[in-house]
Amino acid sequence: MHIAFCCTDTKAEPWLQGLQAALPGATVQLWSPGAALADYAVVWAPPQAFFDEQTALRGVFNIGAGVDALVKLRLPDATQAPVVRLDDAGMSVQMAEYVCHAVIRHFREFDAYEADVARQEWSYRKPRRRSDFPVGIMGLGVLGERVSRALAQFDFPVRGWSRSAKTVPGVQCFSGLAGLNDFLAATRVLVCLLPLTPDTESIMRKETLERLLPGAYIINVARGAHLVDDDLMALIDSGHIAGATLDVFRVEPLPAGHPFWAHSKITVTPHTSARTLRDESIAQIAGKIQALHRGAPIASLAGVVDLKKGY
Ligand code: NDP
Ligand code: OXD
Repeated sequence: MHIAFCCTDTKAEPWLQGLQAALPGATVQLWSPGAALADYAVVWAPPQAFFDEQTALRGVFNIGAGVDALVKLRLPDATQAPVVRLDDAGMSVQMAEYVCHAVIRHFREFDAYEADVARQEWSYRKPRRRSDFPVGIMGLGVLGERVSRALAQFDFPVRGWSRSAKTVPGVQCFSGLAGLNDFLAATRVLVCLLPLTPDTESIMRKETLERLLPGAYIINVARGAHLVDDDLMALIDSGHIAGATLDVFRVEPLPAGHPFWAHSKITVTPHTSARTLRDESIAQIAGKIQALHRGAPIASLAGVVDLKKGY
């Protein structure tokens, strides 16, 4: 079995060693133009040339949850070579930590306390009511569902929005475009955990953000292109939105001088809310390659991407 590794922005050597250790019978190689045909590919944002040359693939494994960079490419026929995304692999607990931290920091006004303490000022703020801070999660998939459960543990009212109808214990669920307005109308903290597709691009724009409860707070941990930057800034200026925690941006790294960097009401982190964990990811991918190689049906694998839906 031959495996080609082609991942931009990724240190290849530890992945190559890890994949080789997990699949001792295989030949695992870093792809370069003109390389031999492989049976399986392990990729992150590969160039089109990779798929143009690799015409014998039987599976494409993405070392992330989001496949927005991948589905823009001309891919092999998915019935011969399914595209498989990471299915949690240690990401959902990180995402739950990150989002709970951001929600609690905002709700408990820890930034204001920090400023008081910097002035050596001992002062209390009036406790806020959780019922005034319903958290709405857009995307109730692998990550959104885990985040919704974690927030419910802190007794926040939790609402969720997905494409198909869902039932998640402790979460008020909405679905489809028909459910979007009702979902937004009673949401105070909006968390984006949608995949980036033509349907979800710029979903957080003036018209949708204005529908949120006054004093809303935005947490974007999905993709930068879900948010219209200028609309967020204008709604913060108008007072309708209290602030935002942003982990993802239209251009990454966030360019020097971008207004988000220094905005007092915006917290920026460098696309780090849920990192790809190498050991967990290698174990998951190696297991799926072995299953496919033994002839397991594609449908039996978790995380197979539906290329029509784009996620
Ligand atoms: P999933 O595919 O498991 O879940 C996606 C969810 O979004 C599903 O509930 C789906 O609905 C819903 N959805 C998709 N399209 C629409 C739509 N048009 N309208 C309403 N709901 C929609 O993805 P994950 O939870 O694993 O990951 C979500 C995203 O998080 C990734 O695509 C990636 O972009 C981002 N991510 C960011 C990371 C970071 O470090 N910042 C790390 C990892 C991921 P349904 O259930 O009906 O299909
Ligand atoms: C992912 C990411 O999609 O890290 O996995 O953003």
